[in-house]
Amino acid sequence: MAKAIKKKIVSKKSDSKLTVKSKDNFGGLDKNLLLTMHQHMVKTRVLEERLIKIYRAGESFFWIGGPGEEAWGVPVGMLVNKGRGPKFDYVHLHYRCSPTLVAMGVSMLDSIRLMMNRSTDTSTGGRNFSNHFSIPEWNVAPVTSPLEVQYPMACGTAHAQKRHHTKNYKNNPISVVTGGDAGTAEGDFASALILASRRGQELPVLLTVQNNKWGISTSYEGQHGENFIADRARAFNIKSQVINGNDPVETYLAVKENMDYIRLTGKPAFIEAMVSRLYGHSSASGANADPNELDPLKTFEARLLKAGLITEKDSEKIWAEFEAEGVRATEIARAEPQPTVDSIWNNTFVGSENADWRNF
Ligand SMILES: Cc1ncc(C[n+]2csc(CCOP(=O)(O)OP(=O)(O)O)c2C)c(N)n1
Repeated sequence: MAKAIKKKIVSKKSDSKLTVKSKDNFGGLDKNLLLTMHQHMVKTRVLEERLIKIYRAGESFFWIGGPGEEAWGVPVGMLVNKGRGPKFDYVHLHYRCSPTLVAMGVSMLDSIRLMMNRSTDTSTGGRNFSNHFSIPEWNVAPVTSPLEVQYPMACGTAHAQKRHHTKNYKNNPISVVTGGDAGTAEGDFASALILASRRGQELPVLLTVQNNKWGISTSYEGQHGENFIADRARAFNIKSQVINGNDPVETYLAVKENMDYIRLTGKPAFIEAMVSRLYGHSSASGANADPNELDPLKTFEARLLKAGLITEKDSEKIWAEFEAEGVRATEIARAEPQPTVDSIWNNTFVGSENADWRNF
């Protein structure tokens, strides 16, 4: 497999800009960190491709997810300070969040249970879409289907966290929020820019947008007067930048630098990450592989191979092991029941017997 990947990367013009610089020092990042990053990326991809297979086999109603956003989401998940309550980071994700959550420790089985609507799904009891996670013990707020509501919510948790901030302390907690480019047309996005940036009341929040240049079937061009979405944050004096979210090294360095800044200053920062969308919008648009999109995982893997940090044999083993894990997890979930009527009010604000959200 790796041989084929290498061949494709070398022969594809559009990939060459990003890949395989000779003497690639990977931004000075440690080898173990790079290999961990690669493994999380492979695990996410194998998981997402399994979810698509589950959908195609008629074993699930709907798929939406994050293939193409691994180089962005994995570094984010690795850098989050994970825990429960305002002394830890809060994470407000959208439905392409699998890379971040895999890096934070979500298992394939967790994800497949959610996708197959099993009662064992710890996020929603089997009652929501794929990748609509909710993990109170890690401050992962419920992923919502309505676009953009996560942005003002992130300002809310950042507001609570600010009370726990120590002046000039480099490990203060922050809130992190992700979302797509088209969703920024919603008023909630504009509200978040205001809430985060009021002079003297700035909030410790990392606002991010993953720009894949599509809102379902509407292309980015023609929908935006601004040159970059990041320019809108600049208008509010928010530290802001555009990065190549298809490069995990660039992403890791930028996210770390911005998180460090927010923890220390208590002020917001904004990142617009340019990313790929490898399987279209969702199962609603067919979930077919899009050959015109750059594959950030194959690109990164080619760099690691070229630099001698992994061998083709290592790579094949990693892919095969995750593939086997995905098959096992599917078999486990397949044997489990779907929710019954009596659990209809669980995990809701009304009438919940085990209202875990109260401590959220
Ligand atoms: C408030 C709201 N309006 C419309 C929709 C329907 N919808 C779901 S996904 C989507 C496209 C979102 O595109 P973008 O924000 O760029 O994120 P992407 O899916 O490309 O990652 C739309 C319009 C919705 N879920 N919520």
